[in-house]
Amino acid sequence: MTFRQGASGSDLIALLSESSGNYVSGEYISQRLGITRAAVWKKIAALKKEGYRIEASTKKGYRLDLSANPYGKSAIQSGLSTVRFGRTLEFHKTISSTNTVLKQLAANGAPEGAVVVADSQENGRGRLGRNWASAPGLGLWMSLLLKPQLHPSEVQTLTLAASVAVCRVLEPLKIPGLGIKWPNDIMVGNKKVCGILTELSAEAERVAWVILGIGINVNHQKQDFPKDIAAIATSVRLSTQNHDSVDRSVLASGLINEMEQVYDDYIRKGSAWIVDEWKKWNLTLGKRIRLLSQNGETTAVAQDITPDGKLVVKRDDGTISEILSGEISIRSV
Ligand code: BTX
Repeated sequence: MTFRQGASGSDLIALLSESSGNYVSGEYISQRLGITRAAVWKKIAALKKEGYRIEASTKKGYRLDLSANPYGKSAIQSGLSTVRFGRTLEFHKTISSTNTVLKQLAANGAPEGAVVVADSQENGRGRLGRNWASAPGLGLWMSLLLKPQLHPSEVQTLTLAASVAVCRVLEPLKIPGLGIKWPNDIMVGNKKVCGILTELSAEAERVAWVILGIGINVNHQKQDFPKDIAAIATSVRLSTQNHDSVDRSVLASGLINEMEQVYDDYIRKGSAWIVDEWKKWNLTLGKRIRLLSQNGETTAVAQDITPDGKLVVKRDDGTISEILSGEISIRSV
């Protein structure tokens, strides 16, 4: 592996990991990373603060305990294969909401691809002012900043792109019943494992920025969910066949990698492509659904998704209409 100028903590983790738990001398590290021995020592101290277990020996150098992989910035960045996404990354132990904090960073000129991750959120937000349960030690709570050249009406397809990226990163875990309920709920059967909150700032014709807030329930056991959502929520761990716990750093970097890939393809190939990709994971089309709006409730059949991401429904009275997320909530019949 070659390292860029101005080596980061994640570069040092990658280098120590290469030696499979054996000692690496300070001199070797300073040569490989192009930094002084004193700078190596400082970075080691910072990594220890993040929770890495690193043994230091004056004769032999430094040795990383590979069995302890703390959840944090360096662990996430060491798994990135991206060019832009996640290269600017803030990790917080506790935060109000990753979307809220990234919004402030966006206002201060953060670059496209900037990411905020938190171990827990005190005010995790869902759509329409709803609450998102975000306890510590269990989930992946993350927000990503995009600056696409899009009309505000096209942003819905970006939410579809994010849900495709989530399904792709979970696909290798072979979760039976994994799919997407239009527009943005990642489900396992009829239980929600992930939600996506899209927020944007726009002028009349152009988007200034979009924030995709992604919340994945990762290592929750049944009793970890608040009572009011226990019956409708599930986690990755509860949904896999072996119920093993999942490394959240690996999942986070995998998701950031997947997001860059899907986003770049989306920009190149257009929104119709992402709608086709979305349909491969669809749990909504062809089903009877209930539509809940401020005016009450109706039943309909979900027929299709338009190229700009709207849901086409045929109501029981025969009328066909296109709906945007946010206008309406849908429930299975
Ligand atoms: P939503 O409005 O579709 O879903 C919110 C509803 O889902 C709640 O009313 C509740 O019934 C249920 N719910 C709450 N918490 C959970 C949970 N942990 N698992 C399953 N169901 C739950 C979905 O909104 C969008 C959620 C986005 C969350 C991310 S986390 C990172 C980012 N920061 C932030 O504040 N929000 C996003």
